[in-house]
Amino acid sequence: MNSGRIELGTDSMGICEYLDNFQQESFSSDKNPKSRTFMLIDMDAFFVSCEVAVRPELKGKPVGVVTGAQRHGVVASVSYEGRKYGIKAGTPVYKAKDLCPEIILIPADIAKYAYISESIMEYLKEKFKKVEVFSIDEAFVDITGEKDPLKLATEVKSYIKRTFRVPLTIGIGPSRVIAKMACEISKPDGLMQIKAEEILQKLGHLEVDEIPGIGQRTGDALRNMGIRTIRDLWVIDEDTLIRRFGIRGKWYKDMAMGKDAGFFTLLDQGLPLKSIGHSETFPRDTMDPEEIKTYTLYLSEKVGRRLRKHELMGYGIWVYLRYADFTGDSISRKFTKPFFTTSEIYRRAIFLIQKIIDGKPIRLIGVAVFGLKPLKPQLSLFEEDLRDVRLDFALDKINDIYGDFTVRRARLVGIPAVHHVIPPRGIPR
Ligand code: TTP
Ligand code: MG
Repeated sequence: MNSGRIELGTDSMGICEYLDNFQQESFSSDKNPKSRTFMLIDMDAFFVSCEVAVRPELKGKPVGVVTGAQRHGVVASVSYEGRKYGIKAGTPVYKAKDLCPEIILIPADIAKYAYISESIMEYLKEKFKKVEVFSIDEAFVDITGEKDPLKLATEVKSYIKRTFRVPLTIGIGPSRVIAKMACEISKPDGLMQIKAEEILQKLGHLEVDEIPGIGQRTGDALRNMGIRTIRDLWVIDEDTLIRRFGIRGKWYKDMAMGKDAGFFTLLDQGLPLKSIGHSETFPRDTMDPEEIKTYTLYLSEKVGRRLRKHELMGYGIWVYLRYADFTGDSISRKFTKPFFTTSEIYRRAIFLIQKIIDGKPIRLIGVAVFGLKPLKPQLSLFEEDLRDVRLDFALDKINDIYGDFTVRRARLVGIPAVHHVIPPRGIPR
């Protein structure tokens, strides 16, 4: 999508190449997909709405929630009244004030938004069997077989509004992609179902890069071929797209026609990888907390780098400790928010290690990430996370060229270069 969000490699070849065979196989048996129904639930101006929920006097006013340091702050979320002035997610504070001098700016209170988000997601998970949390304020629900999706969605919408006092929009469609587009075009406070037979009529006029998963770059490439709208994608011969874009070309057409492809299809089928992990024996047994932290960071970097290389993120962390006396202990935990940066892996791993460590000298630590999903191209990110993301991708790039750990975090200076790191069985490096 072309909405000024942070895109993380939507069009990157990595995962596509890696999954080509896998995809081809799944699509060849997909001639007659059984009809499915998905609902996308997305909060309107989420961060702002959380503030309005506790300060009703802000309702109907131009309001922005700001992340980042004062001088370099950006507006992460802006009320629909503020959007009329041209303020969007990512607009710097100084510019937002220029565009709308009366805008009310509130510093972000992430803990509050995370709490409200989790409460809403908990409600959805209790009510439905198949819920897929897509970002802090979005979730897909598979409601295939539901007789009256609009009635159900109306109930969900009014429950969330009443209970959490946050406005939302629900899109319903035969695929996640169409549900998401139905949601986007009916925001704010909307509800829309697009049936398979209505796609062309309701969405045909939209630009190709309005399709989630098609970034601006691919949009430009398609436009260069004379394919500007979703209707054009319906008309164009599939082989022409495949010749130009490989299997991704087929995905673009499938998505336009109401089938989930690429990242979205993967979520249904599960991933070939179950986990990515590393373990390493220390040069000497240790009880030193600083040394343990350093090695955990080192392992987190190894795991994170491979996650990012395969364009994956994970929901769970598994940690293993082997003591000098060869006894061992392990612990794992799943989290509601996915992660893929070295620092997020490290933070979680240390948190778990602290829960099991029992003071005996440690010989080996293992860290693995499980609950893998394709890295979401449009994951909403906090400003704090974004710095980590940028750092990781920059370091990865340099280390891809010059070798692992050529550039490293300060804590890792002095750690010998990678040796004897054995990837778990069956996992590609
Ligand atoms: P969105 O759902 O993209 O935006 P929104 O809820 O503010 O507005 P809309 O009505 O269009 O859905 O993102 C959810 C929250 O995530 C948003 O309130 C703020 C945060 N966010 C960021 O921190 N950085 C970003 O780049 C984006 C897009 C969102
Ligand atoms: Mg939202």
